[in-house]
Amino acid sequence: MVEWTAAERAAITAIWGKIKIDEIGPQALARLLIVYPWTQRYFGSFGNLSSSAAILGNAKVANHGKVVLGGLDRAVKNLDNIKDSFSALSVLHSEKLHVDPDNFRLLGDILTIVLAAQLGSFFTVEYQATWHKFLDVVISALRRQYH
Ligand code: HEG
Repeated sequence: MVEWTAAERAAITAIWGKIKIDEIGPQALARLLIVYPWTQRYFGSFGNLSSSAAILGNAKVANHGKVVLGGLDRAVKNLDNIKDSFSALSVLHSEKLHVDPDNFRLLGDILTIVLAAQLGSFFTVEYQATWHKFLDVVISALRRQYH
């Protein structure tokens, strides 16, 4: 079981409080699809992904970015039980969507870059360290049903 210090809990609450899901989610997913184009293979039903402009203007991409961040919101609200709260999502990504789990790390890194750009000096190195731990826990919960 993951242990969180009071400072780590406070950092996650502070960072999450600054995140606008409706902005960061769409930006992060669009960047994932542009920077790592092979990730587009999972979104064949999302319509036009033929260029950066198409991806950035794609309403389905934007909406799904919000859905993904909604998943992270659940993790923030269940810090002491991320593993169980993500078990159905893990099954979905492995058994139904067949998402290569390496892509979780890529999305996490992209999200960190988008956050750093938005938050500037607020995103201190201490905050980044805690944010990284948070993403690690989320990613390992998502990978759990792949075994
Ligand atoms: Mg996933 C669906 C969360 C990474 C591809 N993803 C979903 C859903 C959530 C979610 C909450 C909706 C589940 C439902 O409808 O019940 N995804 C989520 C998180 C993360 C992640 C929290 C990582 C932090 N997803 C991820 C990655 C890919 C991917 C890296 C592919 C590169 N997700 C994916 C697809 C769907 C979901 C293809 C179904 C989309 C649809 O058809 O609407």
